[in-house]
Amino acid sequence: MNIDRFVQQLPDTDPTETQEWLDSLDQLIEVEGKTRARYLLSRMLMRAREQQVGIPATINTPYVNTIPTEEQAWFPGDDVLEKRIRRFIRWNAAVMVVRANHAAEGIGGHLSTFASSAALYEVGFNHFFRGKDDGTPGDHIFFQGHAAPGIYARAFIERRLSESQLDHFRLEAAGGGLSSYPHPRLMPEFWEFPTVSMGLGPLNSVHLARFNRYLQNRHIDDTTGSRIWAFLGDGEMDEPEALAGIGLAAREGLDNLTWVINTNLQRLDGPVRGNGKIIQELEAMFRGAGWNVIKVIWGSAWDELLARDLDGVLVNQMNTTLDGEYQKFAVEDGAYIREHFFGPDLRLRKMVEHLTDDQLRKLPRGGHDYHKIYAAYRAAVDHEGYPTVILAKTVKGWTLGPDVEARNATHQIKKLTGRQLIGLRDRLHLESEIPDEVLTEDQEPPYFRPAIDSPEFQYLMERRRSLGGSVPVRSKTIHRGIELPGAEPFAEFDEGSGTQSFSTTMAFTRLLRNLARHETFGSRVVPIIPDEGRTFGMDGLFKELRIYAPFGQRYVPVDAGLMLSYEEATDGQILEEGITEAGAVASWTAAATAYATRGVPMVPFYTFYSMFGFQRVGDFLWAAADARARGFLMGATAGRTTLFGEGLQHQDGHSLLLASTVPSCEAYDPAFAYELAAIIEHGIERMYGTDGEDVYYYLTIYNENYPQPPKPDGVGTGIVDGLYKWVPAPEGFDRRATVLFSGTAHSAARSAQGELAEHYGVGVELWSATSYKRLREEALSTERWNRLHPGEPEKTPLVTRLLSEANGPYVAVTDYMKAVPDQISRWVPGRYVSLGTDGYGRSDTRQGLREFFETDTGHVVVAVLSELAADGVVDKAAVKDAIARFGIDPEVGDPRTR
Ligand SMILES: Cc1ncc(C[n+]2csc(CCOP(=O)(O)OP(=O)(O)O)c2C)c(N)n1
Ligand SMILES: [Mg+2]
Repeated sequence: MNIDRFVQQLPDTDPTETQEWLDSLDQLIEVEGKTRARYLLSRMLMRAREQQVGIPATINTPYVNTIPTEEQAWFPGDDVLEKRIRRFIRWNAAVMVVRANHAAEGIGGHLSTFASSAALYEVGFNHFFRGKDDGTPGDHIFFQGHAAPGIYARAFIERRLSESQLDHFRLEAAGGGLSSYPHPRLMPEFWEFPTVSMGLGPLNSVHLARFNRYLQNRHIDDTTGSRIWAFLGDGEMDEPEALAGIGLAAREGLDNLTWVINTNLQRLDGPVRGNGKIIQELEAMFRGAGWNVIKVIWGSAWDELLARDLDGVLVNQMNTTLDGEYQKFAVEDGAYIREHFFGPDLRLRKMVEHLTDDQLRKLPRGGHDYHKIYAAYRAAVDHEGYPTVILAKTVKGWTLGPDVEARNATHQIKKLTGRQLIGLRDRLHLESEIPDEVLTEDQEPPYFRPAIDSPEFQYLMERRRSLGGSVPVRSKTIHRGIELPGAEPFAEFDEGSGTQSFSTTMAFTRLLRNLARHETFGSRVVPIIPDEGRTFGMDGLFKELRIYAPFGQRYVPVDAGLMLSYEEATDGQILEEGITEAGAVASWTAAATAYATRGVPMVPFYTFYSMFGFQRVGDFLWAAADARARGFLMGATAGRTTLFGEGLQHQDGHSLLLASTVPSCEAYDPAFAYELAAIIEHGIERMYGTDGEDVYYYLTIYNENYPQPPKPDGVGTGIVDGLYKWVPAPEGFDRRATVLFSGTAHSAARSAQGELAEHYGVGVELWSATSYKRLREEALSTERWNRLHPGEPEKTPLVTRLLSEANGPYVAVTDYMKAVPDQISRWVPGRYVSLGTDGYGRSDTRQGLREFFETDTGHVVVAVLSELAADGVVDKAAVKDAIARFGIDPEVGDPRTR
């Protein structure tokens, strides 16, 4: 709140007294100066707070370290050894990138991100990050993607990675290489959290911290021993997702979460806030949200100067210097710093008279100061009630020499010349480890690994042992196994619903309830909804499963007396996320990877508006696939015409296409409740059975009500394989065709079958195509096998085998784009055409929309006849007749462009 406007609205009950206070302030400023005035006002604010006088919070503190020197925690490590270890790691990280770019020109890699954050990581490795060797899941650490070389370099020193692996940084295709960034998909025993797509790591870390609390509060897993650390970039904070979760983290009191923002003031192209101060800006945002904020701006060498800053000129200079200027000071020599930072004010200049230019140049940033970082981490870990963010000021490319440090191009530099390498070697004081004779232009710069019996190695390993072993390690050790639910919860759907009409969404809600009620399996089910429960008819679950609220429900809900009240509880099972698809999918990812991060398999069902799934949070879903997520994504209100009335921004006709781009996503478009049940039953078995596979499931569910048919006999594995014969053609017709339907398009297919038999003497067989993606992928592998095995008996793709049992031509109809069924075109044994909903959605009735998109009965009939005519089986007149019979205007524009 703007304080001026706040004050203006209050009555001044004693103007004379007010004036006296104001006069004394004026006098104070005049006589003792602004610094003293600031001090006294701060003390007054403190006292006001102590006396419970509520006043709007101040959102910024001066540009100095939050923790005063005298309150700094004692550093328990061995300074000398830790510094040496850090130098070895710095060296290897740089050499690894340089060698990679010699081996393969342009292969990339980054030097300067880790160079700026080495101390931030090393304090963590030596003193804080807990490993898993003691049988616990340890800490969960999100490493900044571009710092990966430094993390590999440490693992190399720990002897977890070999020299050959380092030499295969970014050369992964032949196996045994190291991935560019943290990718569990590529290094499943090493990396846990994909972070390199900026902004995803921050939000995922918040929701993981929250999910750990959820597991705790629901008595499923003791998560108190695990801290979530997220190392993030200052540039990264501009991503909208990055700060999206900070309110939640504070609101839910996630003091198990620590963010370390490497504020090196730079991003890729240039300064993050050249004309401002990113640390101050972030401080305000985090304090406003309710976080504990610790600024680590200045290294210890500044302590003495700040202690002498009695009249506040130094702090004032710190406060008013822009980031762009700080970046310049980082590249300039001591004389320039003396002139431009300390120079303008005589009192300042005098303050540093005793320091040489070289000493001035070396006055370090806080983020490179071991002791300051340790104190900040200690304070963060000890802080109760709220999450902590550490804003650690660093220099991008630190120690890499004047051509790299703080240069605008630093992010992209991946090579060092011989001279630069010698400079780095000298800077790191590694003359005896890396002598001149091995640093010649005709050989690769060597790695350095201290011997097993060296004090450095012994120290480093002892530190890790005492903290529970090396990190990062991704583990698949199951600590609390899961019992599968058996066939029971699914069985009722095979019966069909008789004459009663209901939708696949209603069927899903029922199934979800069955699963959640299951005696042993039930507690592992995690229903997740982003404020759409009522839309999907899931509000019935609110009371039964209750909504997770870490501090319980502290009010009487307005609907308390009703059957379906909005019930919240500390051990509530539903994650009701509010309107944040990104947050919801981050929760889903946390749950879907709990089998690995916690060793506790959880079965999340995230139900969302299908339109706001893959297209809205596609990158999160891609990262989840990288993280080897296992779980269910339920795309509700699916279809371009089934969700009628809602129009262009709601009607989803393409999520299945987007889902088809994720290799480990199984995408299904079931038409009937028994299909839905069969797919979920199979999915649970596949993901959570003995050899759990790292796939996840995407299923569309619709809101159109119709009698759910019983499961036909002899379907076999067809539902999960992606295609099966649903009903044979009516008897007695020579002219035959086959219609493939998915989802709600079954209704057009079924009525077209009747029309074609009755009016055109065509017997149509109906097949349900539950997953074109699956059919396509099977066909692609078969095709590939045939290509690579010439001379061996050819294999036939499943889809071809299946459809050869039917009679062509084939017409596919879907409530999704034509490109979805087109995925199998190449393998259909006959003429094939697809009807789908290409174009923008719009508001109308279902029937109106299906006419518009040309997926209704009439268009299926016309398509079948047209294909039969092309085959010469029926006359063209029949097609014309059908066009007229169904009142189709052949001249109306294509819905794709209307
Ligand atoms: C979503 C996304 N957009 C763009 C990039 C490309 N990119 C990689 S690093 C980087 C700059 C990172 O700056 P910062 O977050 O400040 O990290 P630093 O390396 O400075 O520590 C950019 C733009 C990316 N990885 N992800
Ligand atoms: Mg940066």
